[in-house]
Amino acid sequence: MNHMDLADRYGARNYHPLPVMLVRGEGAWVWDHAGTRYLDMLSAYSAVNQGHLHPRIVAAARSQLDRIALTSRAFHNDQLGPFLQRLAALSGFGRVLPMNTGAEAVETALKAARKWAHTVKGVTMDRAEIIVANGNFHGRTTTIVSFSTEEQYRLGFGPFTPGFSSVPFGDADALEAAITPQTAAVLLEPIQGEGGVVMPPPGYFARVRELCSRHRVLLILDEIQTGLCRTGRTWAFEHEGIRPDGLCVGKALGGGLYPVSAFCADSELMDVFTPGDHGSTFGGNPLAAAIGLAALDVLVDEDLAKKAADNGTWFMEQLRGLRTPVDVRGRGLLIGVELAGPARPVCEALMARGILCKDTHRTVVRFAPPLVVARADLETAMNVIAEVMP
Ligand code: IF1
Repeated sequence: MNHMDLADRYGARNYHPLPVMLVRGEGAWVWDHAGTRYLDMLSAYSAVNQGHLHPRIVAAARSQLDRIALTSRAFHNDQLGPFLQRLAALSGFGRVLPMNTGAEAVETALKAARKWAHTVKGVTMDRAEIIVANGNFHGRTTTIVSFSTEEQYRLGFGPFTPGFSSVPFGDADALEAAITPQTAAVLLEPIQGEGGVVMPPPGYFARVRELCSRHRVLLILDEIQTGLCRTGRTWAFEHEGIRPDGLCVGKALGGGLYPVSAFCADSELMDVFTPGDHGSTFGGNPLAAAIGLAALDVLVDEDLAKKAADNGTWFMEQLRGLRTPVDVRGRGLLIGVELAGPARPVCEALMARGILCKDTHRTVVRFAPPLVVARADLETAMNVIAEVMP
């Protein structure tokens, strides 16, 4: 049996990948087992912003692997402090709680918001509520899918965690109407990625920020996909001229090498956690911290936010010149092209021409290349895309 057949024979069938087996990656390019080269326009769902195997990040990992990789948080390690300091500075928050996957960062935020509501805001114990948006995607744990509005992510996985209500994304009036004295927090993605690259209406987040401040409700943003320069700014919230009370970070925080995530907040919120409240075996391990520090340094030193902004503006302009798309949405290099029909056949046709991308919500082609992608490579890709969807 070949490797794909082995995965099919012995693996759970929780994915339906495109028929390509990737064996090598470098920058914005990947190669399959036959040596065919593809431009990666998915970046592992925006976890490879720095490009595949960025030399600085690989060097940081190699160096740490000659020292120590895992200590648990039962003991200190010499990599965690500098990483937490760097992420605190880049996020503009006073404290950082390091985890591994995006879902764990979101779960950390949910626990922090609930404990803050019960111990600081004075909400009756176990009565805290959190408001989310229809079409959200925040991960796959049973609590997180408890507030998903996507039937497939929920079917059969109940019973679900109570304490969540969902309102239409972009409707500030509906959100205000959903706030009660028990509301702890509002959890939102600045742009709904999995929802089909859904943009917020202008002024929506400014309204949400004002509502949350007025009702003493925490505004927590999930920037696991939109953060770390993907949308042309370090954080997508910068485009909205607001600052949240808590920030979930993941994916590209691991530099395309390793699962690294975090929840960032100021002390008033983060200090609800006391020793033993919350944690994880791998959270904040020295290898993750060394990689995370290098991942952040690359984003800043190579000004990947500006690259994403410049290349994204150019790329969206080109895509808007095509006749096939029903809509072209996005910011920076997080772009969704809405088609009149199913997007998967288009992704298959693009794959046949050396471009890897993924459909989302059946009719949307998502383009999210590594932020290190060269303009010349985007120009080549644009010529191919114009052949497939003129
Ligand atoms: C899959 C989607 C994207 C995320 C946001 C938290 C998480 C994600 C905004 C959880 C993760 C991944 C999960 C992956 C595919 C991908 C995805 F299609 F599932 F929805 F990107 F849009 N918040 N998104 O996008 O982070 O626990 O995965 O590290 O589950 O198939 P994680």
